[in-house]
Amino acid sequence: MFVFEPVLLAVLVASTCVTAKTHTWNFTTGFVNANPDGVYERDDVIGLNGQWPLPVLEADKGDRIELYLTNGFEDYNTSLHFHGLFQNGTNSMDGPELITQCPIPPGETMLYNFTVDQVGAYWYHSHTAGQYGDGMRAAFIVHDGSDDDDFPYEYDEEFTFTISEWYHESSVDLIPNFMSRFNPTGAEPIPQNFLFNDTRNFTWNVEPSKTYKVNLINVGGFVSQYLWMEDHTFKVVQVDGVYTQPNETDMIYITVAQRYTVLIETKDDTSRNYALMQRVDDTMLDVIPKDLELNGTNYIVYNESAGLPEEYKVESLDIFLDDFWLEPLEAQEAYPDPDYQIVVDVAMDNLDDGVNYAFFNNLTYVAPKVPVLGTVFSAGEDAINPLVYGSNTNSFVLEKDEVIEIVLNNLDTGKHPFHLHGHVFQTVVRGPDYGEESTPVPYNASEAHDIPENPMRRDTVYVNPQSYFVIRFKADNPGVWFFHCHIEWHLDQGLALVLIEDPLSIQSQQNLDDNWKRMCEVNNMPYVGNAAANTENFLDLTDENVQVKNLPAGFTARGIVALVFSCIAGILGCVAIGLYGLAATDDNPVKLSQDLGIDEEFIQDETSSQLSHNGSKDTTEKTATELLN
Ligand SMILES: *[C@@H]1O[C@H](CO)[C@@H](O)[C@H](O)[C@H]1NC(C)=O
Ligand SMILES: *[C@@H]1O[C@H](CO)[C@@H](O)[C@H](O)[C@H]1NC(C)=O
Ligand SMILES: *[C@@H]1O[C@H](CO)[C@@H](O)[C@H](O)[C@H]1NC(C)=O
Ligand SMILES: *[C@@H]1O[C@H](CO)[C@@H](O)[C@H](O)[C@H]1NC(C)=O
Ligand SMILES: *[C@@H]1O[C@H](CO)[C@@H](O)[C@H](O)[C@H]1NC(C)=O
Ligand SMILES: *[C@@H]1O[C@H](CO)[C@@H](O)[C@H](O)[C@H]1NC(C)=O
Ligand SMILES: *[C@@H]1O[C@H](CO)[C@@H](O)[C@H](O)[C@H]1NC(C)=O
Ligand SMILES: *[C@@H]1O[C@H](CO)[C@@H](O)[C@H](O)[C@H]1NC(C)=O
Ligand SMILES: *[C@@H]1O[C@H](CO)[C@@H](O)[C@H](O)[C@H]1NC(C)=O
Ligand SMILES: *[C@@H]1O[C@H](CO)[C@@H](O)[C@H](O)[C@H]1NC(C)=O
Ligand SMILES: *[C@@H]1O[C@H](CO)[C@@H](O)[C@H](O)[C@H]1NC(C)=O
Ligand SMILES: [Cu+2]
Repeated sequence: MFVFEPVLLAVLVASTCVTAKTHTWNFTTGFVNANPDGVYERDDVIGLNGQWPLPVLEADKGDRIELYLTNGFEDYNTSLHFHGLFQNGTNSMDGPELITQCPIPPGETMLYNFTVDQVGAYWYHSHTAGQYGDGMRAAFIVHDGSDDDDFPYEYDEEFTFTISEWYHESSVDLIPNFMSRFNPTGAEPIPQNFLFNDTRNFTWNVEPSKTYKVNLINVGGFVSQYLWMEDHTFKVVQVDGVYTQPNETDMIYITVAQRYTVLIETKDDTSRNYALMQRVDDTMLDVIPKDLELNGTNYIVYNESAGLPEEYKVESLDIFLDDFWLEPLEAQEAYPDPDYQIVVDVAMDNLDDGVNYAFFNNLTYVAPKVPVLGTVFSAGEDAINPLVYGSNTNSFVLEKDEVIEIVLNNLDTGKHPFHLHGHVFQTVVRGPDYGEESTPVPYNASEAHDIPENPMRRDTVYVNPQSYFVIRFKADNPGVWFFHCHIEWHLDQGLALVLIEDPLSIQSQQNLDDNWKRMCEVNNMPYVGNAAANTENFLDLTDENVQVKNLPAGFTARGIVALVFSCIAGILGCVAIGLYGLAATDDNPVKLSQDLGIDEEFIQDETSSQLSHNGSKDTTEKTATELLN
């Protein structure tokens, strides 16, 4: 139960009772046929109530959501996350399995019951395996009020458009092929297409002389995209639910999970139509198949008889609006002195099973045996001891109202969009792109950094290759919050950490209801105990889940590649090579590498560039391991 001050309670009653509604949505997951790119029909796209695309959910600030999600799959678990919503007081409704809940097993129904106290463009998606890449995602729009009259800018009509990549294969097949010793460099599967509002060649019918409010949401699980228009501009007014001072730009760069709300003014002349372009950030793709269309042309149509425009090309993609230039409308100074700093180094490497994993400070996230929130509720006073959450979950305990700074050093040559559940954070510093050539440059606090006076606040921010970012937020939302790369492949590789924020307040102000507990019970999964499900001694982690052993020193990804491909070369006897647990099974590595769109030559190159990371570390860092000691 929440303990409100009487005055605050009165204000809440006054401001929400007038219009607050309850939205009851009953959804059952299931596979449907769909052909969004017009090239290939899949019969395993994930729909709700037999429909795909999924409905755009809409609510007003203050409304209650009661969403019943029934798992209609025969063999798969599921879950639902409401991306960007703070779930203040309702942490158990946040969605990520084994963080705040047990997965919903087949045939079961979970009630997601919470109120929304934010406005803006959000989205909802499965937080189980790669299900949202199979279509289990859509927009969730929260308005200011039924007439949206608190929206600080004038507009005539609102539209919501999603963008994403699209695969022809299901995540059920893609994930095991990706997380395989036959893919030792961790080359991500290459999408077959890029969608705009779940289709290609999308047509947006507009009227002249109007101002449209458009919510742009990247609901993909991998690549960022550039958006630009022929002879029209985007005026950015809201990002990840935070109103901004308007900033006009010709191009937007939007990573997966980010949202930009823009105002687009249409022309007064209806004699012709214009192109609305999208282009994938191809630096994020390991290989670019010749037939992959990196550009997509969509149409702003004023006049249906006027014919469709050609692709509209730009000279440079470097003209996009940098989100560090934006300023929230409601100014908030950069928090000056963080109370607690978390420094994490991001790296990708192989473990003893030959699979490529992702690490924060040498630890790849491995789910605990008990959902972290279940441990919070059962650990009593031990809930403030990070040890109870396990040694392989990258868990950090935050104290009430502390200012937290996360310094993230990216030792990898890729860009990564990181998302924090339960908060928006101030984007304080982002280092430049150090490309592939140099060694990684970690954040150095003693150097001069241009800290914005009123830094942008958002819930997803990207880090540049071999570079760093610094973000800050106040621990004012008791709950267990996942912080992870929103590239689904990298989450599968373990690029995640867990923030346990003010656990004693979670215990005193929130609760786990019977429906929540049932999801664990029917799974035969404990929801009390420490990460090892020990209920007697919370400091005893015997039999906790841990990562695969490290590769023996000197054994490199290149060695694995050489081994795998020497097997392909036809040495039949290689089946007998039990070296480092890499014996071939009946999998066919040639087929796997083809499925993943990689070839041997490429892997060799990629491997040598990965091996050039020397993993330089700052010895003053507070590592997860030190914290546990
Ligand atoms: C939604 O599901 C709940 C629980 O299964 C049920 O009580 C309710 O009647 C359903 N509502 C609608 C509109 O189908
Ligand atoms: C989109 O347009 C391209 C080029 O005009 C065409 O080849 C393709 O079939 C179209 N796709 C769909 C889904 O309409
Ligand atoms: C965009 O996609 C959503 C979800 O399918 C749909 O509800 C909406 O009508 C589409 N917008 C337009 C303008 O077609
Ligand atoms: C569903 O989740 C339970 C509990 O984590 C797990 O034991 C089971 O293997 C999962 N089922 C599938 C099909 O992944
Ligand atoms: C949803 O939560 C509210 C507040 O706790 C409660 O009053 C309501 O009964 C819940 N709804 C359902 C269907 O359980
Ligand atoms: C629409 O385009 C057609 C063909 O170019 C043109 O003849 C017509 O005048 C246009 N209509 C309007 C309302 O601009
Ligand atoms: C894709 O768009 C870029 C930027 O406008 C342009 O330089 C490039 O030529 C386009 N590629 C194709 C194949 O159309
Ligand atoms: C708008 O963007 C420009 C760069 O195009 C930047 O210099 C400026 O600070 C931004 N202004 C605001 C108010 O966000
Ligand atoms: C990661 O492991 C390397 C090599 O064992 C070690 O040098 C480094 O200090 C570790 N980094 C952290 C942050 O623990
Ligand atoms: C960090 O920056 C300071 C000031 O420029 C410099 O003296 C120091 O050597 C730097 N530290 C590292 C590890 O590069
Ligand atoms: C959560 O609610 C508390 C109490 O109303 C408030 O102080 C805090 O700012 C809220 N946190 C977020 C992230 O909204
Ligand atoms: Cu990533």
